[in-house]
Amino acid sequence: MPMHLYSYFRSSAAFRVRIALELKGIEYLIVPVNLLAGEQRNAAYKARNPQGFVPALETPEGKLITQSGAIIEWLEATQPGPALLPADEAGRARIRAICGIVACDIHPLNNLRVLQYLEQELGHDKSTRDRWYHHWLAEGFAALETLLPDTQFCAGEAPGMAEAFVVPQVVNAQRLRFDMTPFARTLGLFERCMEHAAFVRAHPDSQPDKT
Ligand SMILES: N[C@@H](CCC(=O)N[C@@H](CS)C(=O)NCC(=O)O)C(=O)O
Repeated sequence: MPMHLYSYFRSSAAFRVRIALELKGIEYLIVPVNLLAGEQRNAAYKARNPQGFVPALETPEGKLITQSGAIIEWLEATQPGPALLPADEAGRARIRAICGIVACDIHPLNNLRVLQYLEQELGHDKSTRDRWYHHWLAEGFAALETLLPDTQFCAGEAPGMAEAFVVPQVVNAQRLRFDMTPFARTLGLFERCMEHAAFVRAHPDSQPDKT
């Protein structure tokens, strides 16, 4: 039985895991969870992931793993295929710092439930919501620019875990009409990644649940 990934086409956290699976060449099945329809809050899904988030990965042995970073670290530790992290500890820490900027400093401020809370609970309009979104993106991408190296990819010649975090955040930013041109290193890295089949296959536009 292949791995099952509980995913939503537009979820950038699920996109991270799709990239890691694709880079490692692992066979997997997408189980769509429609976030806009609230399926992440259904009892059946919450029995799998009580937090009510995608992604969640179900392994062939029936283990469930949640949180994109934990899933990708698990894939790296247990599955064959190209390494997603460098071999040396200092290099691994550098890559995890890049991932941390996306996963801890940008994404939690801008994910669906936060934007819905701003609009639906606090009564802000769409333009205020977009100002909020763009403000935290600008801060986060500015920090990212200082960490991206001059090499082709963050850990050298091939994309890996850092790119699995950065690319979905850029796709998300572009969808919300954020101007990426001041962030040339990030944009260059994004464009190089999108030349890889793994990133194209993992992209929201290639997903079976895309609407
Ligand atoms: N830290 C989590 C974040 C997961 C997350 O925020 N997922 C979003 C989609 S990108 C979600 O499921 N949101 C559901 C909701 O807001 O109701 C991870 O890295 O997996």
